[in-house]
Amino acid sequence: MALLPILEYPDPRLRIRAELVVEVDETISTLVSDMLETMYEAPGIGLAATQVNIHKRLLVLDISEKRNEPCCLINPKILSREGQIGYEEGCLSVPGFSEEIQRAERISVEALDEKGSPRKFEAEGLFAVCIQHEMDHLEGKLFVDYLSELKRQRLKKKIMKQSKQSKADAVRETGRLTAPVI
Ligand code: QAP
Ligand code: CO
Repeated sequence: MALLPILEYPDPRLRIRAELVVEVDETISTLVSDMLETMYEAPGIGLAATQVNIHKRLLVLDISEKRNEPCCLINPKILSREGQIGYEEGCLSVPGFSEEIQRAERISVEALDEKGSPRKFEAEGLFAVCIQHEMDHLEGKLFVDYLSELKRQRLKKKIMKQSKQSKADAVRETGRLTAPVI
């Protein structure tokens, strides 16, 4: 078990399109448990492999209140979409920011589970929204891409200000710009 570092917007690696998983082997099982651990610790309700710099078509989520219903989708595919729903979305790769985004309300999904067995199911509401959000990551797409130009520019400015500030704080605390390599 290991916690994986999460890439943050505007990291260009979040734009890489993920490749199909060819075999659900031990490497994938380890990745799935590490991603679940990382998501629970964050805490978040969904995490795509892209966010931990692994460019494979795989995501994990848990929208249950008790945080005890982990779900893993490998090579997910949306077969059909119905309706529309607006949901206040956030993202572990865009910490501290949320905005209402419109997506399909109900979807039909095909994917492999963590054992490599094919599954077909219907999802609606938050479950459907979360799957669509995480599947976007696999295409190199972020929820902020749906915002108006004005809102995205404001967000970028805010994030640049934050990262300048945290770098300045780090220098003040350690006298160095980056952590020492041991
Ligand atoms: C995607 O996002 C999602 O800003 C999963 O400071 C979110 O788990 C899909 C998080 C909402 C549908 C609706 C965000 C944690 C977690 C933050 C997350 C933060 C701490 C986001
Ligand atoms: Co996200």
